[in-house]
Amino acid sequence: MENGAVPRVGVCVFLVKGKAVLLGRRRSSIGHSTFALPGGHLEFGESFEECGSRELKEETGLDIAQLELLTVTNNLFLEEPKPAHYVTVFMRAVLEDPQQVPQNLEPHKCDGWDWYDWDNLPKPLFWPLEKMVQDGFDPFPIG
Ligand code: 8DG
Ligand code: MG
Ligand code: MG
Repeated sequence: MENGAVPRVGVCVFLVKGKAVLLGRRRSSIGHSTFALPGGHLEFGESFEECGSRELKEETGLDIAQLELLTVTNNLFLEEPKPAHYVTVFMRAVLEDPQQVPQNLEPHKCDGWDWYDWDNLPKPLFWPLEKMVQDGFDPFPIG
């Protein structure tokens, strides 16, 4: 597609706690009202790990440990008023302090964060995430 637009890189984090993950309902135009992982845009010069922990901190106030790369997906949002293309990097992390509670630090972008059991996820999920679930993707460590 030659409209001058370029793909961007998104970095998202499966923050896992037992068999639950942290999700928030989006207020951003892409995926409005759907449940998505915390995450955002890779900035110039950043590593995936730096981006994942920075976005988590900015959006939820949480501090994480053991950030690791899980997978990458290619996501086309061509039906949007402003078409977008994201290469989305999915990381996994755990809380540094399991007692720490998420805060909704960007209320213009998210309705609030909560833990959801992987076997009982809220609907609708942001479609890149929904697709992973339907493909049988499992973000949890083995064992
Ligand atoms: P920023 O200004 O903080 O960098 O950006 P943001 O407002 O936090 O960006 P975002 O939309 O939350 O994330 C960037 C893109 O990553 C998003 O538009 C599309 C892609 N993305 C997925 N799946 C997910 C997901 O589950 N959560 C988030 N946050 N982004 C996702 O493909
Ligand atoms: Mg962000
Ligand atoms: Mg975000």
